Amino acid sequence: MRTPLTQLLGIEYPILQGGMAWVATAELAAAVSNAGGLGIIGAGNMPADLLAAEIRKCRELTAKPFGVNVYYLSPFVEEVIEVVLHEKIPVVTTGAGNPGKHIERLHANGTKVVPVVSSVALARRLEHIGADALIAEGLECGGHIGEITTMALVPQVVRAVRVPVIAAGGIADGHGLIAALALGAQGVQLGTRFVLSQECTVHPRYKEALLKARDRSTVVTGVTTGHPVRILENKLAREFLRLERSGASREEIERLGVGRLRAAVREGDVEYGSVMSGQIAGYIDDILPVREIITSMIKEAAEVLDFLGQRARAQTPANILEV
Ligand code: TUI
Repeated sequence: MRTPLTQLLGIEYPILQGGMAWVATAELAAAVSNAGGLGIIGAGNMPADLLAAEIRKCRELTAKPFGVNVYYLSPFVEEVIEVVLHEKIPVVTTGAGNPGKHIERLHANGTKVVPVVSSVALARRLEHIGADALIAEGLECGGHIGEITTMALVPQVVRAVRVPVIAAGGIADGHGLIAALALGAQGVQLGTRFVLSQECTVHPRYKEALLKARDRSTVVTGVTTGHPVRILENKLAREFLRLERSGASREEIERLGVGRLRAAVREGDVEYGSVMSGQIAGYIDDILPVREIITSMIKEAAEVLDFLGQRARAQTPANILEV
């Protein structure tokens, strides 16, 4: 499965793990890298010392390359970048902002920069300033999202840029991988699927809540504040939506969210916590070892390709004329 993307990132399979704040710990990132994908530590709102400790732990757990996700709304962005540079992290993914002011130094350090984008305009801008690849995140994703579906966003970004595109949002197995490749992506990023892995360290109640989720179990809060976030519907989500409908101030709405992701992930508060989840949670009904998620995804992708190939051959014009 060697492609320009796997070569760029130094990985075996074109599968990245989302850089989920609080969720994407050293344990999860190491497991994904050990299984041939690209594991990513989510720096989230971590200060430098915590991130450095997480990187050290990850290096103890894997000899393979792994990345760090830089969350651009973090108050610690500058010190996070210094840690990434000092630790010579090979790949940085970025979210919720523009990594432009850091690209030159990251490149000089040998770090590949792979920003997340949720629109064609942003994709063009970030390619122009030197992004090495782009992650096109559809609105099916959990957490902070854009306004376009994966199905519509990926082909538009692929046509707009020359760098490799990684599809994210709504992908959890080999069918999703093939669909993404069919749209012109060179790889996929999975979040929710890896939350439902044995190695993911979120509270067991967080995983249980995701397992119970159905197709319509997530809602999008924060549309009125300009920060749409997809979470599982629970008491917190309903309170968010009620406040937004009541015309509450942006400050009041945002205050409700403070500390809520940590409460869900660490304390297992699945009622008043922010249980971020992609729409694909309804499709996932097991907690598997990361290695099994990746190997069965690759096996399934090969089977899907075989099946599609056979069907295509069975429908050649000659064949159709025979019946
Ligand atoms: O960042 C994400 N997803 C996230 S971050 C997160 S942490 C959080 N916690 C509480 C409330 C809100 C968030 C949870 N999920 N995805 C990547 C992403 N980045 N999606 C969209 C963007 C984005 C938005 C604007 C990237 C760049 C951008 O640029 C602005 C500009 O024009 O400079």
